[in-house]
Amino acid sequence: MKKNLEKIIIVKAKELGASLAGIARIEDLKASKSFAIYRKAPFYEEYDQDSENYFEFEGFKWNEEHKSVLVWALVHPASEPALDWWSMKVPGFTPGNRVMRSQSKQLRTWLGEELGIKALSLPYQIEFGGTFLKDSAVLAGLGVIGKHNLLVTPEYGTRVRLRGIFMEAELEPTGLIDFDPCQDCDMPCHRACPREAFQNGSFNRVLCKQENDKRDADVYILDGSIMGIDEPSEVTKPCRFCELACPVAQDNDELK
Ligand code: B12
Ligand code: SF4
Ligand code: SF4
Repeated sequence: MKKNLEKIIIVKAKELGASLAGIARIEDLKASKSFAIYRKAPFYEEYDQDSENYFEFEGFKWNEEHKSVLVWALVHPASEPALDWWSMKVPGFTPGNRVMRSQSKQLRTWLGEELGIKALSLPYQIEFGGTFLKDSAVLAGLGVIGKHNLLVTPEYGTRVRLRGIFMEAELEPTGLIDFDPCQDCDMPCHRACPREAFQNGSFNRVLCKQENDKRDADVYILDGSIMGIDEPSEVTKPCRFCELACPVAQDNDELK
């Protein structure tokens, strides 16, 4: 196997447009917090809590040959809110996901053709065989989990979206990092929440979901040019208040 493979892969991910990229071990990911919690309280009904496999949904099972996960971030500046908006007519459902899906395909092909590494582009949704991208990102050293329950990175704060690829190669992890942005912060992220989802001090998924379900019902008809497609479509706008309130890296011009 080539030397500095991890570095070569990360450089390629950035060449293809990733704002940040890193690598984690799947063994470590299986031991991460989300797995333990999800097993007890899955978000999606399709999850099989009794399965012996760590992760098995109807028709989806983790392949034991996958040893490492490549995880990368795409910056979502406040000035480009449409990156996060959902439309059934947009491939990948949001303009941001559309870009990341394309990056994923290019990376997977390159891994196979140039490095001989078999890889799997992960879907966004856990129930379709995806994985916990925030945990992957922490283990790969992209950032840490903030008090708003989201990834915070030194370079872009929390204004990033994530994507991952499983690889059939034992690679060296690129994390963890020593970074503690929440320590002296007075938590504007908690105060910004319209549902008071942090009223007990930590993230309450039910309250957050209530807000996002309401937003799912508030449909806007928007011109195709806004969503990067040829025709108007029905669009919904998920909540970002806690994310946008986080002051980390706000002086980075790429975020404005
Ligand atoms: C289902 C889902 C939702 C659901 C349920 C959320 C939930 N957290 O349970 C709903 C619809 C409510 C939701 C809301 C939002 N989501 Co969401 N969501 C997802 C999805 C598809 C799966 C997340 C999941 O089920 N996690 C399982 C549960 C158990 O874990 P968790 O609560 O998320 O958090 C765990 C970690 O933080 C971990 N953890 C904590 N400390 C530590 C320390 C270490 C060392 C490690 C390893 C782990 C770890 O333990 C926590 C459990 O306590 C992911 C995409 C993906 N495939 O990962 C996106 C994702 C997490 N969402 C994202 C975003 C941006 C949002 C929203 C801002 C809405 C929006 N504009 O898109 C809000 C934010 C809510 C919040 N404050 O957390 C981004 C996060 C990006 C980032 N910077 O972190 C993701 C990664 C999608 C993406 N496009 O990149 N989401
Ligand atoms: S606003 Fe402050 S407490 Fe909240 S995630 Fe950002 S740094 Fe942490
Ligand atoms: S996404 Fe909105 S509703 Fe959910 S926790 Fe953040 S601010 Fe609250």
